[in-house]
Order: sequence, then structure tokens, then C-alpha cells
Amino acid sequence: MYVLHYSPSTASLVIHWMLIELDQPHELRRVDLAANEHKTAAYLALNPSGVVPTLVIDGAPVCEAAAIALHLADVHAEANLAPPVGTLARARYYQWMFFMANTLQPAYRAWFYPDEPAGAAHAAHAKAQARARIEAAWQQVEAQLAHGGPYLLGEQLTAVDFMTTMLMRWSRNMPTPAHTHPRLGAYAQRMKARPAFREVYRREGLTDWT
Ligand SMILES: N[C@@H](CCC(=O)N[C@@H](CS)C(=O)NCC(=O)O)C(=O)O
Repeated sequence: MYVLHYSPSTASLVIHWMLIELDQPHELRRVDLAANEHKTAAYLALNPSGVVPTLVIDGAPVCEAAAIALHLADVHAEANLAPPVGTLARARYYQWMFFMANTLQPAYRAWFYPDEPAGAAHAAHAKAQARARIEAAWQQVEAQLAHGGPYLLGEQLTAVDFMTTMLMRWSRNMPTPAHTHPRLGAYAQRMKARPAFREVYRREGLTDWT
């Protein structure tokens, strides 16, 4: 049984979306970030970083959105959201998931929490740097889509596409949103047309970037 600790419109969206896509029964526990519920002792016992998401799997908590997404794709292999282990396609799958988690996510973190890199006094500078890193990263993803598509790794829809779409969404109010790149724009439309995307939006009460 899955229990997802989530907050609407955050990094938990990719997991919530995948659970719906995979048709997996799950219980939702909303974490009120504004009330600092993610910093309580009870939540920190599940997720020592004090962030969402946490997916509790048969009583055991697992953290880090990208790791959870990779795991769900492996466990529910019938959905074919992960290339076979040991193949070149699998290497590229790891490559892009790590790119999302190691390059884009930290840059977004600096954009949304600009005090963190070097304190409040340097927030504007941190934000400008984060913006440049995010925009450069999306240019790389746009170039990757030029190699084929319709998905990031080509013909196969994978867990990386769910992660990528969520991260594209995070740029929607930035000066240059990711979807303004032509291939990324078409890709986002393709992913947003999936019934599970509409359903996760409905369940989280989201209305923007439709
Ligand atoms: N690396 C973590 C990052 C998660 C993360 O930064 N979550 C944000 C929401 S998008 C959060 O919980 N923020 C609350 C806080 O840091 O106080 C993951 O991928 O799970």
C-alpha cells in the first residue's frame, strides 16, 4: 500500500501523477507547508530533509522525487515506463533523470528559495544565476527533443517524461518559460493531454498551465 505525503503543486506532483497513471491505489496525506508541518518531528522521522514528497511503501518511507519515480517505473514494469536494465536506452534514462534531479531541481531550488545559496543579502544575485542555469538547461532539453521524440528518450514514454513535465511547469511564471521553446511546447501539450495529468490537476485543485 502506498501513502503519499504531498503538497499541491510541488515536487510531489510527479509521484501523485505517476500513481494515477499506473492506476495504483494510494492514500494521500497533505503536508501543510505554510504551517511548517514538514518540519515537525513526526514528518522529519519520515523525511529528514523536511521536504515533500515522501512515499511510504508498505510502512517504509522513501524520499527524493526522482528516486521514487524510478522505483515506481521498475516495480510496475507492465506500464513500460523504464527501458530494460543494462541497455543503452537505460543509460540515457538515468542520464536524463539525473540531469533533472542534479541540474534542474537545484537551480529551481535556488530560484524559489533564493536566500539559501548565500543568504538574503545575495538573493537577487542567486536568483539571476539560477535563472541562467534553468534557461541553459531547458535549451539542452530542447536540443535533445530535436533528436527525435515524441518523448525525451524517443519513442518510449518513460518516468523521465513525468519528471520533465513537472519541472517545465515550474518555469511557467518565469521570464522565459520552458514551454516557449517550440519542441518543448509541443512536448508539454502531449504530456498534458494524458488523462492522468488532468486527473492529478483535478485532485490537487490546480488550474494554471493547462
Ligand atoms: N530533492 C527533493 C526536493 C524536494 C523539495 O525541494 N520540495 C519542496 C517543494 S517543491 C519542499 O518541500 N519545500 C519546503 C521546504 O523546503 O521548506 C526531492 O526531489 O524530493
